[in-house]
Amino acid sequence: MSEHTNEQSKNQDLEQFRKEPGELLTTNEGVKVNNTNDSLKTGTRGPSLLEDFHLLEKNAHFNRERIPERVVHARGVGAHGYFQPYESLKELTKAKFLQDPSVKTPVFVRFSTVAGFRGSADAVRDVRGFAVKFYTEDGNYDLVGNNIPVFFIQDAMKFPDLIHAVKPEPHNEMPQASTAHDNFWDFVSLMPESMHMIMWVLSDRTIPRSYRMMQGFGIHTFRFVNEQGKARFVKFHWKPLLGIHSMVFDEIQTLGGKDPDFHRRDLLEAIEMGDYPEYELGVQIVEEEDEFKFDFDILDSTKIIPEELVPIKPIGKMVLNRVPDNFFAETEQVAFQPTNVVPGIDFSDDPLLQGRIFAYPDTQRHRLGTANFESLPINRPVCPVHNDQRDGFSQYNIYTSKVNYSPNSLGGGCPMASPENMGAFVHYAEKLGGRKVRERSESFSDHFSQATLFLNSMSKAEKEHLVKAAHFELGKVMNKEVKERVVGLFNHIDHEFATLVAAGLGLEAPAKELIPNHGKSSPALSMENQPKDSIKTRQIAVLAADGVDAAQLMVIKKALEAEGALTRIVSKFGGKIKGTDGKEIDVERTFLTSASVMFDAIYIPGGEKSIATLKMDNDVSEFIYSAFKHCKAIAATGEGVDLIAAANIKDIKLADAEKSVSDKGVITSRNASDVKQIVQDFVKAIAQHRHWIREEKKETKQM
Ligand code: HDD
Repeated sequence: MSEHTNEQSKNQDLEQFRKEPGELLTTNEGVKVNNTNDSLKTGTRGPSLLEDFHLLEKNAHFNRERIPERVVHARGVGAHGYFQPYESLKELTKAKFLQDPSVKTPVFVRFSTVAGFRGSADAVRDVRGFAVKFYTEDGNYDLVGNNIPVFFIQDAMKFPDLIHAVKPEPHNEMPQASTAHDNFWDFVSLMPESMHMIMWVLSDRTIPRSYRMMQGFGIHTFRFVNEQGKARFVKFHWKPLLGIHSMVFDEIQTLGGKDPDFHRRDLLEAIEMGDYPEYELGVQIVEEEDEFKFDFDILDSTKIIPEELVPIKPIGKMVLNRVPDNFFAETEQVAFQPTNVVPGIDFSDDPLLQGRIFAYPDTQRHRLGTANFESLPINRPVCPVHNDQRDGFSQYNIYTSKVNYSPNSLGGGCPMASPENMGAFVHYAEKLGGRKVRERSESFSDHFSQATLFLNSMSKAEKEHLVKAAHFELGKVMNKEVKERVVGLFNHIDHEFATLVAAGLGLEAPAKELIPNHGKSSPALSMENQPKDSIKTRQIAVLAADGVDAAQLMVIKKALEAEGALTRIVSKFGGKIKGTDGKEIDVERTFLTSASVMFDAIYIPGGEKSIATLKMDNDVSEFIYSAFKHCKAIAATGEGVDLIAAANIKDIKLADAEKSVSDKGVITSRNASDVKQIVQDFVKAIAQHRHWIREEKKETKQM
């Protein structure tokens, strides 16, 4: 298929199922309806009649509209797009969608949280799902990953227990969408294999700024197999071109209330505005002969292969460029399965992956209520499907052949199995051996070294956030023994870390250091070491009222928008305000309908009257103060500088009469003529994402 057909293929396929509203209302049987407001009655005040098939059908259908939500990852958002390889990967794999750099393979991606129910908030501390369905010409390939490169457990046998422990407690169904409770930490305290994942969970990785600014990982080791049958081990990585950015915990606690749909809205609005999220797909390749060269087992899903050991080779780019037409039909019904592999990509013996191969199709059949869920539009492959699987609930296909078995002569032997050289999937002929045992491999037994590696790789600010997250999570645990056991496990990671966590919980510090910290780190693991060179799609709040200095506002607004950022005029009331040039300016948000947690930075233009009005509004100083507390970039020009001073923000230098100042990400200039000068500083400060220096306190001991 050429580039054009590939990218179009899924959209064209979906075209046939798109239901436009239509003019005349009918029943599902196509019978036109003359009145959908009143049930059929005996006289206007008499009883309703059983023969009112329109009333019956409409209510009966409504009563069956909800299907079981996903047992995990219930809360999510999806988008269509395409994947395009940078070059042919035929040396490594024969997977068709990785052969031709001119071919764009349609994809559907769903991002999700894990713990919360379908209606829970986006902005929570949680792992994020990153599931990609490639509609390739050789069948659907699903890379069902997370934004964290490891997992809590090593063997799928423990998954039901893990999720039972994560989910709200069975006696009172609390807390919603949170691991800060006794059951979860009791389970963790008895599962040392979860320690590496726990460090990632307590890190800023689980409070992402946006689905567009978080990494994705396939986690497991898989296999690439090329045309010659040569296999290599492979791990998959998604890297967002906008960089990797997180929020601060205090921010998401507010955001969960102010805008529970924040991440969903952020993704869909960006795509609708044409700011298509882009992710680079990278692979780490390990030759089969190198399988045992590491001091960890590459089949162990609680371990990463540090990039410094095996570099990531970028192999292509995914662009998300279309929002779903219908949330339920597409995002709710999409069925991802690690089971879905295509020729050229195969499984490894990772016991977590092996269990997932069963779990996903099983869960889809249950929650979508049919074995025919792959016929649903969003799940249909774009390539031909031929087999003898028939009937079952909601069978959409009308098979014309009377032959539904193999072998057969009456159907010309079709559909027949095809040889590998005609594109059939042949499982990699891995050489196996060993007795049947229900045991864990000795090579899976190091549960702490990579947890220590991750902790050592964190920046100062990231480490402090991690300790604070432990204080919050375990601070909500009532059972003292559970907390003590967790601190005991932390002591295997790093004695100082365990001591700091214990201090915040009012527990005895661990008596002594058990294992000296190995001191190794992997710089690639810290978000501070990721590129911070773009303000594209960042949302900047412009605080203004009548009398705002229109010249200053327009200079900054234009400059930010030239860099791809979005500005939003925020004022006390909706409608319009008037600038000093007498022109009207549309108000886009008010202090009531928004909060600084919904923005990446703040700009306060001058204008005596505007500032005088804003100064009288407590919401304004709260707006500015929380942006400062969340370490966001703030700029103010002219009289706007007085508003910062009024927001009782301490220990930063502000502009004086002559000179503009840029201090800890706060850029101010009273002198209207050098507004242009501060633009560069402001853009740089926003690109920095956050200014953690503001969190530095003199007195408390830090990591
Ligand atoms: Fe899972 C859904 C990711 C381990 C069983 N999982 C689900 C989704 C993602 C992941 C992203 C949501 C897919 C969507 O958007 O519809 N799961 C992972 C990752 C894992 C992992 C990265 C570890 C490497 N999962 C895992 C195990 C099992 C499952 C070990 C079972 C043995 N996961 C499921 C499931 C779900 C699911 C119960 C629930 C809804 C669904 O499948 O479609 O089958």
